[in-house]
Amino acid sequence: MLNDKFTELNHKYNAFDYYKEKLDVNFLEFTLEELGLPTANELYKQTLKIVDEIGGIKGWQRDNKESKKYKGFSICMNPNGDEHLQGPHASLGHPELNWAYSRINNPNPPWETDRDTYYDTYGFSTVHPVVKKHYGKLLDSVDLLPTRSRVMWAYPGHEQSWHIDEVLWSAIRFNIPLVTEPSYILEIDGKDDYDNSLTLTKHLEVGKAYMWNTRIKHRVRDTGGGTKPRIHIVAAFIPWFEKDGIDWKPNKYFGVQPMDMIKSKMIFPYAP
Ligand SMILES: O=C(O)CCC(=O)C(=O)O
Ligand SMILES: [Fe+2]
Repeated sequence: MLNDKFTELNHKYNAFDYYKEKLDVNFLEFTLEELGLPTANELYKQTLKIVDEIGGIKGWQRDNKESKKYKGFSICMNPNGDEHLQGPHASLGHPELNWAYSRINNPNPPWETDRDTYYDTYGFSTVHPVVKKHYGKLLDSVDLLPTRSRVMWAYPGHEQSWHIDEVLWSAIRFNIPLVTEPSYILEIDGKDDYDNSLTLTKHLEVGKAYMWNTRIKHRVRDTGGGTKPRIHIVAAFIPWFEKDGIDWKPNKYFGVQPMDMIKSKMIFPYAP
């Protein structure tokens, strides 16, 4: 049953009515400096401290199996979720997950209702305390609530499956490379539900931050020759809602187009 927090808020505030389906840009690239974010070097050092304190990274989980080529830790957790969802690997798949693709296409979801399960995106809006301690500066430099966010290690030979992520008025995703090699690439190819289309093959560089229309199919992979893991922050932020005690309400950006929130830099308080 679709009773996750975003679905509830979307209905209650008719959020979709404010969303402009046609995008004039589907891919954005900035230097970290332009957005007022910490340097990649600072972020990398903080990342290593987090890994040390949480006891290491873990593979992406599904069907009680763990990936050996795609690992990491979770920035966010759900204090009202099960044991996995309360831990430092909460948003890297789930042992009971039985489906690689979106919840909406899953013919046999492992959970009867979505609220506070792995499928509840806004359930992931609490930052893990160890992450908060070291990523404070990064999190303060975006004026939005993070959710379902992680730091991912892709190993040589990794090939992510083609996929799409949340609708943009539910979550906007930032991709921040910390360590990479030229053989690791991002591929985007196709159209979203509203006919916005993009075809792109690109190596993502350290020192930059990227955002794209993640409703268009995309994947990352090693084209061959990778010698060390690629480490990227993959952080999602909630564009239009914020917490209000135990409930939620529209935030001050409600109705501003998610791509415009980024392009104008209005959500980056330290942007020069
Ligand atoms: O860079 C990664 O590891 C994940 C890329 C991706 O699928 C995303 O940012 O949505
Ligand atoms: Fe993605």
